[in-house]
Amino acid sequence: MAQNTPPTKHKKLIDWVEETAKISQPDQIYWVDGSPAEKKRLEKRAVARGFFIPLDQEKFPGCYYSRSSPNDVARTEHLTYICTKTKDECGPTNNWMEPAEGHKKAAEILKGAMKGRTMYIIPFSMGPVGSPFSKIGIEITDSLYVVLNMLIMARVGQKVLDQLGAEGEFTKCLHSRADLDVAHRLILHFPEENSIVSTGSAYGGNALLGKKCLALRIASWQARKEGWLAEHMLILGIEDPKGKIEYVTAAFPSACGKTNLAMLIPPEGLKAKGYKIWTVGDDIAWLRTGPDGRLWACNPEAGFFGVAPGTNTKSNPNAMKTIQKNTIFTNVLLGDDLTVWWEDGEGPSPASGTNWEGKPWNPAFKDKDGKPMLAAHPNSRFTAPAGQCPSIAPNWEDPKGVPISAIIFGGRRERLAPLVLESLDWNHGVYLGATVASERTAAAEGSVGAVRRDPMAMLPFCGYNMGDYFAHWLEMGTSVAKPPKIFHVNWFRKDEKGKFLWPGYGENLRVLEWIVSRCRGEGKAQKTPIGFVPAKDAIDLTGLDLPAGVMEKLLEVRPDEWTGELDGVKTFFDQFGAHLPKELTKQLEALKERLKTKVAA
Ligand code: GTP
Ligand code: SPV
Ligand code: MN
Repeated sequence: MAQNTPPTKHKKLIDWVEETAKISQPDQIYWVDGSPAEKKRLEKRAVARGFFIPLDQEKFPGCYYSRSSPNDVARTEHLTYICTKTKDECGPTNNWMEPAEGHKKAAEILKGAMKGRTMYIIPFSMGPVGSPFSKIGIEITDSLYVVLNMLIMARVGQKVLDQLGAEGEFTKCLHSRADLDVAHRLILHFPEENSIVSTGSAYGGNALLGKKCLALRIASWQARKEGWLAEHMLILGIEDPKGKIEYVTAAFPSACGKTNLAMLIPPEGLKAKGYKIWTVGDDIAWLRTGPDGRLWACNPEAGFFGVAPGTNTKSNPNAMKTIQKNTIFTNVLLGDDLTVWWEDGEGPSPASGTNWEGKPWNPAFKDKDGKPMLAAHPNSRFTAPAGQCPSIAPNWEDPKGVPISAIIFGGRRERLAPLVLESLDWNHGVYLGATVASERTAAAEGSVGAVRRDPMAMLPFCGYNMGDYFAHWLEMGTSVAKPPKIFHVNWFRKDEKGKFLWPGYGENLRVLEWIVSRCRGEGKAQKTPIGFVPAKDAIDLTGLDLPAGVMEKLLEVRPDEWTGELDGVKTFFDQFGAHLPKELTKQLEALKERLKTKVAA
């Protein structure tokens, strides 16, 4: 079989590649070297094959358009499994499969799956190459789309093989798009074997195996064993006028505002204060204890895989600047003028184009329900190098990471959760994280949406029993000498008419300002049964025309409503049985008591 010479002496790796080739039978094997010349060559190949369309290269140098199979546009959580020896290790919130069964099922799908195709070997590093905190993975894939995305999202190529040496540890990441049939779609994680097998999909979170599969599911497993945290979090720095930078991380469920917050631009009203926001990461954070006893965070990724719809110069100017070059656009609208567009995108749409499904499109077209025909899929994405972001922190690739002052949890809640809340202490903060809930966005306006518990925004990404994960979080509070403060935010509270009460986006800096001031022991707060909320006037609203009473509504804590939540939390906790740390039950009981006193008072 044609193969460029394996540029490695790693016997286990070479054997694994050979073994995989025997089963999946590709036409040839190609080891990705990660050079700029290779990238150009592979892009040309993708264009020749027809699945990459170059955009207008004058306006968008190095940018390409791509369209997925219409049934392959998002993560498929119901086909995602944790394959541990016991079901107990996997826990009640993950799908479980026996490792032997997982391997058997995968082998059936992989048999001959790469016939007629090239098998690419992608050596990649999550985190800067050579950092003691980085993890190396090798992705075998038959998808050139995956290769081209991985080149942006991770550090890739010969430098990684050199770092790996002849004996180094790596995560086996085996991917085949197979026939892209959902019937052949499986995303299997074998944490005990440090391996991943993914078939039947080419979508980001299912197929770019460094991202959610390695950097969260496998890494969370390793992090528990090694005493650190792998989290679904953005990382940002807030520089004050004196030049002092405080860093925070924030965990929100998918499509709840991480990329937007990570690239925030100070709002007009706060400009005079001279804040500057630095982006370190927008989706994943690895957190470790530093020699100074603080928690330090690294972004293991090298690019952004961001939600396109809603991104425009008003909502996220830094993202718009980031995606002007060297970017892959997937499932957005392709204008006939070779530009891209999406719902709530930049300016007016192109006069005509081809939509994400490959159908002719113009702004007047209606779908079968009489609604405007969708230009872009709601989960259409851009893949762009992080280094291109105007707000990227100069130290974003520092192997030490950045010291964290605050951890912020959040979700979408039309009611109940106040704009911001500070936990009473670390353990109460873990309780806040463990009980994060987010409403489904399709809920009718103004009505209460169905709540899904999404602890620490990790429900789909925790690679082991979530009860043990809570215990690990609690344990981190004792092992970190100077733990960050923990907060909860909610940008999505609505009024009776279903309108967002808080303007969000850049204005969220006002909330960050209060959070940071609390970390310095300065900001004013008021104690409520559920935690500290900002005292009246503690959040600077200069230049923001909030109607009278709105701030009160945003910060309102109603003990009766919170009491109504308790049963749901208990049911959620009960499923973990003996794996639920007693401390969380204690937190729930203590909250119940605090609320009782308040309701009675
Ligand atoms: P993943 O990449 O899926 O993990 O998502 P994410 O958490 O990075 O979410 P993203 O920043 O892409 O935002 C998703 C959606 O939330 C977009 O439609 C945004 O317009 C919307 N959004 C983000 N921030 C805010 C905010 O402060 N207020 C409101 N109302 N909407 C917001
Ligand atoms: C998410 O779904 O949280 C994402 C996109 O960030 S994916 O890479 O598909 O997981
Ligand atoms: Mn995400």
